[in-house]
Amino acid sequence: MTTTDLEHATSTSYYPLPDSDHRPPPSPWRQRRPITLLSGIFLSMLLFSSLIALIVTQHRQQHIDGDGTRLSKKGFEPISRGVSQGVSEKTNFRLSSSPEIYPWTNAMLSWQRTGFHFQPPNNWMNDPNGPLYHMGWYHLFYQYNPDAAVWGNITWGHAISTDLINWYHLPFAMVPDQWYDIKGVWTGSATILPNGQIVMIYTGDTNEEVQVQNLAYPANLSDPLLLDWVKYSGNPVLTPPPGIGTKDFRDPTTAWIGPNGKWRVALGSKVNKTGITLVYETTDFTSYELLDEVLHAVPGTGMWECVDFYPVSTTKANGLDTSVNGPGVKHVLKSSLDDDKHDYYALGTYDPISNKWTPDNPELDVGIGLRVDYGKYYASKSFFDQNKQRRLLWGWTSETDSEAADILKGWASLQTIPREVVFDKKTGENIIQWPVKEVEKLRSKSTVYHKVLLEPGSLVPLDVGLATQLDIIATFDIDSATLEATLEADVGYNCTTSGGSSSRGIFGPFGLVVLADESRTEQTPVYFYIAKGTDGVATTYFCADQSKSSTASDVVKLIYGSTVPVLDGENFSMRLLVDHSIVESFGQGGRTVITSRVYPTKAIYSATRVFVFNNATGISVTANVNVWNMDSAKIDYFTLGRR
Ligand code: DQQ
Repeated sequence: MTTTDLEHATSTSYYPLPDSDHRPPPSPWRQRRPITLLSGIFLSMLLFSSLIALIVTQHRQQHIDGDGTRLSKKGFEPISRGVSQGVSEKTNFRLSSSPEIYPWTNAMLSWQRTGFHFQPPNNWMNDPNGPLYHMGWYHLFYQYNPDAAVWGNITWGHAISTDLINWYHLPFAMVPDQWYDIKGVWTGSATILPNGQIVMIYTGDTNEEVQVQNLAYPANLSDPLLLDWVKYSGNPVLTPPPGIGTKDFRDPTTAWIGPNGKWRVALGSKVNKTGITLVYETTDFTSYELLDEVLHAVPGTGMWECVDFYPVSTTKANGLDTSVNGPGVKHVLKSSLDDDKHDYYALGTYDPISNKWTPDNPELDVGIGLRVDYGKYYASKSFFDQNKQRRLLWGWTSETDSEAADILKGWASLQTIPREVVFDKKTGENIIQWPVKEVEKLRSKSTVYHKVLLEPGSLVPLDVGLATQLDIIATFDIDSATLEATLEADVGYNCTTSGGSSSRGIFGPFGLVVLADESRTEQTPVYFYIAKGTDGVATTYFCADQSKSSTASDVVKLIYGSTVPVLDGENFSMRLLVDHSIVESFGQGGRTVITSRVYPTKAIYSATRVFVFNNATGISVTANVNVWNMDSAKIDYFTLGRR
């Protein structure tokens, strides 16, 4: 440990009190019994309807205080969620200046629910947990509040799918019912051992609000649904070590095998302002030894949540299982920064002997360089899909509307469409993320536009029918002679601060406008913008502008984006997955990705339009666009009869 922060680490340790002293009395409603599955589901639905009725009644009275959110005629006062328990803020405080509550109608709120993104039937969801493939089923576990559309009482939701797109909801995998996780069954990861055993290590928030790591495993490995999970009787298996705060110790990774044949598990933490990754070794997942050296540390980045650590092949197209290393392999280290709520990653080399990961480019180290996604995206987690030999990535996208609106609509948060992750062999400097192939099964009608000439200042409507669920691929060719002949253009451009899609430069913006109404009082443009310095170097930006996405006042409307590498001979390409209140945008084949959450009030249902545009002043653009209307995914409860 070399940094100043690490040198000044405090030396405290947490010793849990004996199990028996702290076990809460059994609470029958928390105990899930498989035999009561259907009645449980029925009861949940009944409870859900009652909750909605209650919320609506309270809203009519213009006063809600059930979950701490106070509504009045004038505005709302959100309260902090998560921080006092020692996790990142789960309330959207960008709206804390108490704007007027927009008079959302039921039609508007209903429209926001997605057609092909994974969401639970109701209530709050956050991080994806322990994704895995087992006996023909993909399993997704997720942080879930069974009681409300705000963070709290965190339980593991569970859903299964054969194709990552159509899902069945299963009963909760784990509920907070032990002293070591009574305040929340928090984030964790799955490891599949060579003998097929599945090991789940997750963070529990104890009765004393201390973060500990716990072991759970399937009760019956031959059950493809993995319905029942056993919490190890010796939990917790890890408590915060000396020098680590009791609220700075969470989110274990999938384990990998070290050179001595022992398993290694990484965890995020911090020492003062230095974000760090601790690594433990184990042979049996019940007892662990903390390695002397941290895997990596970056001063100034604060607490690292949801660390992800995995290999990518620099030579092959397939994904790699987590323990693979050697020639032709780089390692991705990803951290979710508690301080700014963004997922950052860097490519580097992992030396298993020293247990050190070194970034390829220290200037683009974890937390100060590349982001997994430049929009609303956090707490992502990857897994190796042994079924199709690929590495898949899940990510949580929260709401950018008000908590009050979430309570009204009865749900909050989505998971992005799972993305396949590979190393970008062409640039050698970034990963590529691309929606799983299976999502293309939902494509229905295709509308193709060939060689649409977009003179400076053009806007062309695309007549695609209902434009609320779309998969769009667009490529743009520009007049490269003009680009070469121009000496300087928009040096220092910045997606967020340079005026968005309405600010015109010589070489941008040009791209797509989605979720717009006919007159574009509401619109979400996604676009490229090229800047060029006197050194002759052109830099391309890929941006999404939410500033006019909704006329509602109680919505955060930022402009997101970053640079995207465009190599010699490549045209400009983007793919957008549009699904009601979410737009996932993939620039240059997935080198730069932006997830937007938007809440139009007019550009909804059949009033939604899509356009292609060129707002550059100095260049014409030729666009080729393929738009597919997307069917809805089937997301349903699983009934035991289907087994
Ligand atoms: N969410 C979990 C924590 C994690 C945080 C709690 C990240 O384990 O650090 O819901 O969103």
